[in-house]
Amino acid sequence: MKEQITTLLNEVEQFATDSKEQIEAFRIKILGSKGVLKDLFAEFKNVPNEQKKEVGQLINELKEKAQEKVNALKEQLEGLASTNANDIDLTRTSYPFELGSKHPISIVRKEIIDIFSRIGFTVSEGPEIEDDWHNFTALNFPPEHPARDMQDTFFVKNDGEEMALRTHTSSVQVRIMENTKPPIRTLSPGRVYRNEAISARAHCFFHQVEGLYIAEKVSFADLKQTLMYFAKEMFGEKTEIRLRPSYFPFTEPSAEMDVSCSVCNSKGCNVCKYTGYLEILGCGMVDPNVLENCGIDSKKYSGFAFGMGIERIAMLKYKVNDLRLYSEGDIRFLSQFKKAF
Ligand code: 2NL
Repeated sequence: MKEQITTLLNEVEQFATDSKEQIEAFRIKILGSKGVLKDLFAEFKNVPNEQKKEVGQLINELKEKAQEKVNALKEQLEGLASTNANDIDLTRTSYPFELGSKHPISIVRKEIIDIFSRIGFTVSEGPEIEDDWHNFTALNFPPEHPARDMQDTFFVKNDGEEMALRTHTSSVQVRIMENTKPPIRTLSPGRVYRNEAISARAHCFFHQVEGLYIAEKVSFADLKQTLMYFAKEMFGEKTEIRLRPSYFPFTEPSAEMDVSCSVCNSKGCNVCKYTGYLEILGCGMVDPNVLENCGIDSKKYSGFAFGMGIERIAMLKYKVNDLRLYSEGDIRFLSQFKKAF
């Protein structure tokens, strides 16, 4: 029996594993309720009395050593597990991370704002649902003007009061003029609405940036120079501008501005429809009636204003041929603007 125990002691001492299952099997084999120790204790009563002390000590030693071994192996295993968790390889290539992209309208709006903010223009925002005064009357629209018609403008009722979805962001500038003493130099970017059937060339909403400059002795020359600076910054140093007389209820005189076609160097192509020029904005000197409507003394102050459609400029810049693409959210269209991030 002594020999048997000594062999077992050796076995316990030699035993090594990093498998949880094998540790457990080992524990059951030696220390379990049907294990080796149980048998040894059972046989103990047959040991002659003079050997009882020695054999008893050996059995106890075996029990202790086996228990120690099991504990030590378990601890080692836990240590291994926790080192694995911290063992992150920082040099490994990460999974490709799909970034979103900026919308072309956002890219162009930011470009326009950046150009004008370099010459002192601030940004103003206002409500998309407007009252008649801020969208039409203050801006010198006569009562029978067609823009006031249901066919051109969306109207909504608010507590019985008829409101319009703004048709231009000039309404924001009316609010600024009502609340600010000149000089005023501000841009109003934003979404505007028109009651139009949706097609490649028309939409019921689009985006505008309008600009307004009011101070003493502001002249048409200031307007022209400011817009020339803008055109060269936006479309390149070689760009030339052309102003054609036009009409808006809120400006007098009014003009439309064209820029030389950079696709064909004004030689004529299908982008500029063989005219050499592209129309990009409307502008003019703020009508004195508008200044007075907003509480600004038209004898002391004068100003210019302009407005442009962001979709149109983005169409020229990115060769977009259908307005609907801007609002359909088609990932094949949107993902083409990734590099601009
Ligand atoms: C266009 C033309 C224009 C303005 C907008 C304006 C604003 C105030 C007073 C006078 Cl508060 N004018 N804005 C002036 C001329 C043209 O927009 O084609 N927009 C897309």
